[in-house]
Amino acid sequence: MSETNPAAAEVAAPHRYTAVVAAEIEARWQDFWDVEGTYAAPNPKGDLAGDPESAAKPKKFIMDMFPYPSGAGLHVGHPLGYIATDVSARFQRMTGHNVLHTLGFDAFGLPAEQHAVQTGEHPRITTEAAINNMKSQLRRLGLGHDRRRSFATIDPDYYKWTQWIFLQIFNSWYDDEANKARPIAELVAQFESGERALSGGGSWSALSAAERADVLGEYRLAYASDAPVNWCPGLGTVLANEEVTADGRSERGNFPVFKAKLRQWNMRITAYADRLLDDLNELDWPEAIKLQQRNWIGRSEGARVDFPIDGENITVFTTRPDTLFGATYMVLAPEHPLVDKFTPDAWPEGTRDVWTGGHATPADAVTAYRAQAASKSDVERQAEAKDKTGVFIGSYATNPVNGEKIPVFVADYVLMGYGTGAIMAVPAGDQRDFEFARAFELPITCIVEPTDGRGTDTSTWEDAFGSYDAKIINSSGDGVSLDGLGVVEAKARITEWLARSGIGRGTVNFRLRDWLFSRQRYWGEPFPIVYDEDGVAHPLPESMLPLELPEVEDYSPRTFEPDDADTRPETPLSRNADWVDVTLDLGDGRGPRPYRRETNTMPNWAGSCWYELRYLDPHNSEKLVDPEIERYWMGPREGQPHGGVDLYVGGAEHAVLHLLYARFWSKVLFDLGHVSSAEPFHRLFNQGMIQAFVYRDSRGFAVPAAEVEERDGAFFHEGEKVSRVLGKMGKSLKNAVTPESICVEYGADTLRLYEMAMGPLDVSRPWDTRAVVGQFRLLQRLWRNVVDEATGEVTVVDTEPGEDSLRALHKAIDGVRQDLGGLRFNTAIAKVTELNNHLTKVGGPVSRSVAEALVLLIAPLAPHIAEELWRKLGHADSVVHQDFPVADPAYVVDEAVTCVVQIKGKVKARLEVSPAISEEELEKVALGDEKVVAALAGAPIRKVIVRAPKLVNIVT
Ligand code: ANZ
Repeated sequence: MSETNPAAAEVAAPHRYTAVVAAEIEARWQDFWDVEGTYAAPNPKGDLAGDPESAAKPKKFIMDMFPYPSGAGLHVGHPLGYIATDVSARFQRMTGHNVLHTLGFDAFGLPAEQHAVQTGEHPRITTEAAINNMKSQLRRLGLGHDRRRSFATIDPDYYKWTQWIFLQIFNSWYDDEANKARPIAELVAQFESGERALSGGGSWSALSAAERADVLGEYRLAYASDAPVNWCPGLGTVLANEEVTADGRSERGNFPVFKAKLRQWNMRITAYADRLLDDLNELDWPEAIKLQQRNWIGRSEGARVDFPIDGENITVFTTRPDTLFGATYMVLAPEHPLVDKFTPDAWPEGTRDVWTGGHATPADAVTAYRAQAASKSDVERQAEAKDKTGVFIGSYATNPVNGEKIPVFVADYVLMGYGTGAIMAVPAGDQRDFEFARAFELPITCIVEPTDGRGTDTSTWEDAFGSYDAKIINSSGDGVSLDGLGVVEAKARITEWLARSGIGRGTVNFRLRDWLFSRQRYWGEPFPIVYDEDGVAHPLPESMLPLELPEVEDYSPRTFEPDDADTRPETPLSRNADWVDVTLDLGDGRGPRPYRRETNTMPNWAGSCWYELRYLDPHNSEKLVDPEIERYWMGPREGQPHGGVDLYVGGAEHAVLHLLYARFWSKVLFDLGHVSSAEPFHRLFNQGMIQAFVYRDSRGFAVPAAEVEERDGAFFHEGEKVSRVLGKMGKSLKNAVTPESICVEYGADTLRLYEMAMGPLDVSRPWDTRAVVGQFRLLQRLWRNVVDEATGEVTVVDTEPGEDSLRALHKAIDGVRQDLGGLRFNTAIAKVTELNNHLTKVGGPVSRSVAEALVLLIAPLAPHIAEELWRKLGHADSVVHQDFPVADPAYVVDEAVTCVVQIKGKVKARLEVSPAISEEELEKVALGDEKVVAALAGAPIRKVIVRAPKLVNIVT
């Protein structure tokens, strides 16, 4: 008889735990929780305030990266993280914490908009349908969310505050001296009083409104600028650097991306580069993610050095000023503004043929080369394997350390967006420069003594030589000599000399760019910005928020031939004259005036930059968040100097986009005094992926995984042999398993247990539907240890458990407690299983105290069955807020074992120690033992070999 066949089971054991029983129990308790508000976390004040006792408990704010509500719904891979945070939240509730755990929806985004473009259906309709579908899928899993706190980023009540934060950022500037953001009004006051001079001279009062706006635009943390941006004609929109793939295409849609100069909104995230780096140190994040952020911010220390040319200077950024004597040519990015100025009419004498690209004049050569470079992405331009290209611009600059005339080139391997867009080229030390010098027959001057035996004759070299351990040579000039120094000292000496001579200065350069913040899209937050007749941008007053999206007929941005770089964006909002052209009184004393609205929308990252704050105080219509409530849930505390969410679980793919943007917004809000937490997420945990087998037929097409049969280790679909590889789970690969199907077959508690038992949370694991039944059997045995399958009566007895059972119980309590606290859910389940099996093996009725503890142990993992058994055991209240069992140490330690201590191989002492003793502890105990101390008699110890718990060997 199959345990999972409910009809058969009912006959023999009408009260067995079956899928039908599970379904009934689960639905009933889910309703109970909703009605009782079991997961409502009280705030210290406001509309969500609860009993003061709960709010006085220590808090835990446990959060998932909220989902994008996809129309496709969830497969079993999606809820892995949601189940994990739910188990953790339940455990924290049972260990005396007030736990905030909820889930919202990140609901602006391209898929709904693309659907709208194709069908004409408003994206809100499809998005809300997807949200509702997802909510019911998630409810079925028994997730303990405080539903009062849920929202979607498309709710006008929510995006009102996204727009409000945009205005805060727009209305502030970064004060480098105070090292924080300040209100822009304080900068205006400095200009007005003359405390701060205008960079172009003159007085503030003499400037026109448009001129003032331009000056302030140089400071605002959100500003519009005509900058080269990533324009993607195929999508009809511009993209952030983070959205462009390594081969220069759009991450979404895989279209070519071009550099184009467009007026766009930007966020001055670069002002925070140092703080974004420094504050990483105190965050409890995976090192790999921290490293990705550090690399993305890319701090390099170096120097700016001026190379004189025709009475002016070309300034370069170098991380290796110590190599100045080896600089034998210079390169400007093709877009560098000085290129035209130093491109003469004719090639100077001595120009080599290879330098001209075959062109009659330098101008022709430069023009042709620029056109070629413009069609490439930054990444393509920097690709290491690629042949170096470039042309001589027809002028020479002077190397300031030795007075040598060196030719100036344009070449696409130098990027305008990094450093100064100009480099000194040191072919002996830099591989790109080396390849270029070989291709263009330029001198390669050896400036360090190679340590790999290749010698100083660079004509024999096959590549550049770089080593921080080598000694500098051939580097003496009039004012300074670096010869004989190591790289580090040489850098310091030359930087100091450059500064003293007024030729250069030490600087720090960042790879991080400002964040391109506008998109040519419909389905995003409108900017709360209008332009007056002079084109000056004005913020809408707070009273006009939210600025809601207008109804439109056509949701599509205009898209173009993907390869047509000369096209320009046309936004969906711009086609709606009655929304765009408005007469408003902005309350600035100028009265009603005509304005034109900004017709870009915010990128879909905006809504996720601050959503943790909305969870705290979700209905506040007066403030972003009440300060006292924010401080309670997010504020700094011991071990969390910048505050933040206590646990944030999500995929590792968000290392630099969402996680960097959200940190930046937190810091601005912190600087402006709106929040007490300077970091959004104190602890970050990346869950692994649930993978699934993909079966492909001989043509390589995926076949439905559910229809594949296994015979003798081979796989067949409709009689045809198919191949099997591990891949992603999803509809397109025909291997998606829905949570509903598992819930129907076994119940949500089994699904939860299976997902948590599959392996360590941060490791990817293959889904195996056939293995799910193992967890179902665990729950059946648990049930059977408490309930008589024939009568449905509770079988526990009030007698004390035996010594054996007490030991098994307290060891389990001790281990499960530690494992749940450490997010080691798989090992926690193993320990519960062990205890349950022990009770089954002992046989007979289980003692009430053991049964109750067992139910509490499994409650965070399998909450429905735990509630049911808890009720059957005679408790009227929910299991959710019970105290988690605490182990009695007397039963946790095993009886002692004997450890032998040897000195030079001879037994000198025997110690009684715990079998669980650590090697360090055992070494300490052994060395402190009286007999051992006496036997050593002060002889110096050479080595201690510890084999815990049985042997310590001391070598003197
Ligand atoms: C001379 C030199 C000698 C350099 C040497 C390197 C090694 P990171 O570490 O990434 O900051 N560089 C500067 N601006 C550039 C630009 N706009 N496009 C392409 N390359 C640029 O790299 C800084 C180094 O990259 C700089 O130091 C410069 O080359 C180059 F043995 O200057 B170096």
